[in-house]
Amino acid sequence: MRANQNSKTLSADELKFEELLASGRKIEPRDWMPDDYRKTLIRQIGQHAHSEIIGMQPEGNWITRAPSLKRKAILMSKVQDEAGHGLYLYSAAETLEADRTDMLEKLNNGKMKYSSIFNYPTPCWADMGAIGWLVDGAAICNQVPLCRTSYGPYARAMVRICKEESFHQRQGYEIMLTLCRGSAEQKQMAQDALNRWWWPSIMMFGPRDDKSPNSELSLKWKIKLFSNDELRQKFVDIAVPQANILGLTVPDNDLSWNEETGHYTYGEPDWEEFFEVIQGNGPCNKERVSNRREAHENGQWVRDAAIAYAEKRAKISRPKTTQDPL
Ligand code: FAQ
Repeated sequence: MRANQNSKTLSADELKFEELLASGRKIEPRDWMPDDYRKTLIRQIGQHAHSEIIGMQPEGNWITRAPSLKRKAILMSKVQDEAGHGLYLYSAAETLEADRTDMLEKLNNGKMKYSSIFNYPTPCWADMGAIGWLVDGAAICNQVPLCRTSYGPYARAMVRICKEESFHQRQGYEIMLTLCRGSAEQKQMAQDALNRWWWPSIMMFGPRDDKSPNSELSLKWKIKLFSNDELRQKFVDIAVPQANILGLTVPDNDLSWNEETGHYTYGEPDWEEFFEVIQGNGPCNKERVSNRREAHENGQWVRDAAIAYAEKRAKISRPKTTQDPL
């Protein structure tokens, strides 16, 4: 036993955990960890996994209507990548003894959250550009630091995810660039999409730091390395010059460059809307969850077949004994 900074007496397990954190080495599934550290990770990784698979829907909506075969192939492969990200993340959550079936049930019955951003509609092709540019752009700002998060399996999953997200961001920006270099009508489509996606992307980073109940512990445990507001500022600083290159106007009257801080000052998002969306009352929440439930029910035969196959394989590979004629 030894006392920590707050002079709380630590057990040998707690001491080892704190030493691992302080040294910058990863916490691995074999290591002892506080219950709340495990719970926080399952909550965050689970929500993140759910966001990836629900996030397939707004873009999946455009696969059949992409303007060319090439655009269709690119979009299809992006949406498949999101499914893959979901799989890595569910696997990372399983290393914490979370049960995948249970997590999916909680997604389907609204007991677990997914990102607010995927509850907005995609009425126009330009939305595919805005999602790639802004939503994947915001995801990269949030997720690159997660490659160094304290829990090993989550950090390693994030390395691969971030490589793919950065390709996604570029494909979105390239769609916006093509529209902005096209006809006046196409440029207007791009502007409308920016108007629709700017504020939801700003809100993606979560509530303001003074309204973020989970941040204190997550920062202490190095699950989060930066606060919600720090990451939001980073995103604004990157995205505004990109909008300028496109010749588009960011829909924020309070936006200005602050010479002193070296950052953009930006306006306050509609936090009431944000909390409505995360409570299930956004424009598309019901549709997203109902599609998800339907897909899960339609996939029952795949799960049944996989179980039947696993049982058959187990029987065949069981070693022969005198009691077992197989
Ligand atoms: N949406 O105390 P905090 C992507 C909840 S993946 C919904 O600040 P925390 C890729 C939060 O859960 C996008 N709920 O929480 C892609 C908490 O509720 P709880 C997903 C939100 O965890 C691109 C409450 O508010 N990315 O985009 C949101 O410390 C294109 C209080 O908040 C991740 O999940 C929100 N936006 O910080 C896919 C990244 N924000 O659980 C397809 C990993 C907050 O206590 C197409 N996650 N809430 O009931 C994180 O970094 C963190 O979890 C934050 C929230 C920063 C999202």
